[in-house]
Amino acid sequence: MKKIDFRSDTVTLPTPEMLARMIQAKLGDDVYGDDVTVNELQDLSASIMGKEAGLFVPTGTMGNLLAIMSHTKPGQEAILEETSHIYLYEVGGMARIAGVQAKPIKGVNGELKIEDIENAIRKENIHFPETGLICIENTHNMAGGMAISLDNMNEIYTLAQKNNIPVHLDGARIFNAAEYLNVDVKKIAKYADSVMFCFSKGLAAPVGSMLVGTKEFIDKAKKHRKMLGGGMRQVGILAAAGIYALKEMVSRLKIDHANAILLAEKLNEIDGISIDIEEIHSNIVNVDFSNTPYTTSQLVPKFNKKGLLVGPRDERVIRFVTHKDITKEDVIQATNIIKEIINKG
Ligand code: TLP
Repeated sequence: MKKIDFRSDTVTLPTPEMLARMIQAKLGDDVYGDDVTVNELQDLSASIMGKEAGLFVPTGTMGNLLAIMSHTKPGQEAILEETSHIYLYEVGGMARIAGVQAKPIKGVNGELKIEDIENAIRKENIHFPETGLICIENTHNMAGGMAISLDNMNEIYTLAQKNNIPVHLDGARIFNAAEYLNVDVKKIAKYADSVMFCFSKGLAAPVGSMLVGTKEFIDKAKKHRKMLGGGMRQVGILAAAGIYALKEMVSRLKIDHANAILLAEKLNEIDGISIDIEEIHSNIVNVDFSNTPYTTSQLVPKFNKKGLLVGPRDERVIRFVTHKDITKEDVIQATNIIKEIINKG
């Protein structure tokens, strides 16, 4: 039985061409700065994002943590959306390792309202910590992959600059945002001082993320990366996959987006399911099953038995993520399986 894996776009396998590039990569010890393939990927990433420098990191989680450590001082506070990945899913690293307290704010479809940020920025007061950073996320994972608008990012960045507060963008899926917003990725990155993005999500590389920003910021982040044990050696073997991902995999993201819309349209044919297609901006579809006869913990094992792997958010909602290893036919087959289970049990 073929498995159709909607759990995440992190589950993709490298293409044969990507693997071939990895095997052929020129290598060196990256802690000495000798790995030409890593250097090429860092330069390419910085230039694509319109920033001065880049730093290859093993994971998005480490990239975000390095950004927080490099922008702030321990004891400061970072403003972020209350369902952001940094706040919910990064094991509290910002508090434990960076020593930074979170100031979570409720967003609307992942967007932070400007007046809420204004209210959250700390004034000078002997009792208060300083606001050291604002973090945003685009596309926003928990908001079902919705893209944050450029207007919202612009407003936030302008306010942040006025208050001398740096902005970090968790752009794990920034290329999905660029595809939806129909802009060059630089147009998104320009509203943040630093950007983290992932090769290992929609772009299908097996490992790796990138942090970009000013040269001074990246030098700091590099030292922090060493401290966290992220100074890797002949890591060009992985960077080669990143170069391939940037050059060859970005343009196919529109297929994943079309498959996500197809999935939502087909699921809307099922009694009790109602997905607003306008809210499907990228490759994530959050499906609310609460008006069907089943909870998600009843549904997930039934789906699994039929080869359909999914990630439940809670008892009502299951997240479906489309990616390069899911075809249009897989989407149709998956929705047929779901229909049958909901209708017949
Ligand atoms: N997200 C993963 C899980 O951790 C939930 C997923 O399957 O979506 N920022 C965002 C917006 C992310 O979605 C993720 C991963 C990360 C950062 C962290 O990246 P990694 O997994 O490379 O540490």
